[in-house]
Amino acid sequence: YRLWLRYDRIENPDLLEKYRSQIKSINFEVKSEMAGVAKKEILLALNGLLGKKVTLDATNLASLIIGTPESSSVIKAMVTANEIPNSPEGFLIKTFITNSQLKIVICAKNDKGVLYGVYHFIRLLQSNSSLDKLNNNQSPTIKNRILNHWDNLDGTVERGYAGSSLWEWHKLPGFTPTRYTDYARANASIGINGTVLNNVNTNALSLTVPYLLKTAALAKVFRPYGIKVYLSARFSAPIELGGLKTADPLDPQVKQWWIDKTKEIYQYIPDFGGFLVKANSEGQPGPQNYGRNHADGANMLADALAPFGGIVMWRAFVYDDKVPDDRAKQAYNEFKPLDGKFRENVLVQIKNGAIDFQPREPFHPLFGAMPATPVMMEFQLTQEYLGFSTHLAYLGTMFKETFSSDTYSKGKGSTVAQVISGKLDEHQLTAIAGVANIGSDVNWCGHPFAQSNWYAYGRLAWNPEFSADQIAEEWIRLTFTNDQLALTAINKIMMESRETIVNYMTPLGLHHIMARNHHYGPGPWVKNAGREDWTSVYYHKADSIGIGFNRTATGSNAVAQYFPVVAEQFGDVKQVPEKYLLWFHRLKWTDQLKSGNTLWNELVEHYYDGAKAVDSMQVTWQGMKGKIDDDRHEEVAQLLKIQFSEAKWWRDACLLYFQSFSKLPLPAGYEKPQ
Ligand code: GCW
Repeated sequence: YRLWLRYDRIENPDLLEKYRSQIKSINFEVKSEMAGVAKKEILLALNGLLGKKVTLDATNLASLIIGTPESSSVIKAMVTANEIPNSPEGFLIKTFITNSQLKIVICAKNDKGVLYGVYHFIRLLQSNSSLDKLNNNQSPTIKNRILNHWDNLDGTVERGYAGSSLWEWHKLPGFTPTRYTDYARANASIGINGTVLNNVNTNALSLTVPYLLKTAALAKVFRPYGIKVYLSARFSAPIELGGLKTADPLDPQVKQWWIDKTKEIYQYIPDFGGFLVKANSEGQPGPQNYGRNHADGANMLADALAPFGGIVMWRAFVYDDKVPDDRAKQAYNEFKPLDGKFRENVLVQIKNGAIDFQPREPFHPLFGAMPATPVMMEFQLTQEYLGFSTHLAYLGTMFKETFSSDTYSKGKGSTVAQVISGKLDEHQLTAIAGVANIGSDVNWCGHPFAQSNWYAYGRLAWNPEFSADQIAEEWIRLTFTNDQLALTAINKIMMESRETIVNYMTPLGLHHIMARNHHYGPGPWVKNAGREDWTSVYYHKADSIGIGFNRTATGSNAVAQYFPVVAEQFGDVKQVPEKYLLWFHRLKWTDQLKSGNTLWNELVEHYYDGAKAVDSMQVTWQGMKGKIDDDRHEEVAQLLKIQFSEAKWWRDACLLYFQSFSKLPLPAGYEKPQ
């Protein structure tokens, strides 16, 4: 339940002694609610980690001094103004030695930065870092770091595998359990500063007054932790709630309805963040129903929000059965021509890949393709296509893979991270979204390791340059142990986990071959889902000759949506990274790959390697017995056991199915299932 905010006493006795001698007293003058929660947190953490009460000292003799130059005359005297980051959320943590006495200052321009500085300092203690020479000056790279809850008003969570929704709508606004505060603490500790409370497949009810009151109650709990609330808005709400005949974004009555509704929302929630919208996708209503485009729809909402400083996050995840082309191309085709046509307070929210949160996808071609529009990333933390909360998948590596992909939109080095941070195209408005994996489960996320994805998302949203490896290590230290052997072993499990899943589910660029609708388990044979491109067969196209989706110029030509350097690489079977091979190319079963293997043999190896790797994970995890608490050890051990049998299920199901086309034997050494 405590996530990474575990404040048990430091185990290493020498270090404990040292910390105790370095942090004896604290000076933290509180002048706001936000500073109040920061103070509460640091006291809670110090009392727990040091195993004794630190004293409060309002003088400059205190060993830990926290605040802003305005709130604290001691800080004003000790720190020169230009040392403190200028950004509204940045902080400075610095060690001073005066008269051979060590003093640590945590300061910022305002209380938000102080709050983040406090959490960072706690992290340093939890991970047993030295305090001797701190000089840590940090600011977030991306401004709006948001969680998207796909939570329905009836308490269910779309693609949620961790119990039901955290939000107990029927008890709100009267009842706000401490769990909501703990949720806010967890988010603030990793820099998340916004949350969309309801599913993108939304119900207009969430915009009615009773629900606005409930939303306001949540906003009140989150506010001191620097977290804004946002709502998914149903595009047809003017019809459903307003009794209008249309939701046409150019209709004056419709515009007025949104203006009035927005005004009303701000009466209840003065710092409301804005709207997230899924329109004209998977049956959701949108501007195209009235012959208008995405910009018309987004701009109407943007105009209503602008007077209050709110933003629109308009999703680019669009596809529908009326468009006969390759589904991977639809978002680019619809959005690229609209570049520059959106209002200043609109962001286009793009999933990391062009199909749908697959275990591996090449980056979305829209990144870099809309330089005149702020675009934001949408990652999925909940493991819709990655074994729900049963399989161990650390996704830090996956997020990094997308971030570091080079779009070449402005030449070499135009990475997705550069696009998202606004640096490449000089945008001030920047944002990132993660589809939450959080629910009412005692451990919040279902699988104990799924917590690491919430954590990694927050840390990477703060700074996409952090490494997946470093974040994993940090998370293990905070969540499990500082024991070096355990750290190395668990880190290895985490760093290899996602590739392992790719191997036993969708190696070599295969995609969307999961079972139908629920997406759990293999289903490469799925047909008859209403239209061709909603079947698994559509995505892998296996037949007696070969396998793979031809997205080159001789196929759907989706490669042409990338900038020329990338298009050339992805489009050339000799140059394309093999991890994306069957995403872009169709090959014969007997074609030779880089390893010298035939495609068929290579596929077999990947599937077998994947299953075998889960077995090794189990062995490594067994070695962790006694190094971490028994409860969590046993829980993960049991889950790994299921994962191992399901990895074999994936392997055998996919290979047997594909073999019915290739008619080739398993290569030597693989004949007997392991
Ligand atoms: O991945 C798909 C999911 C849908 C989801 C949709 C979306 C919220 O299967 O459940 O709906 O994407 O992102 O809109």
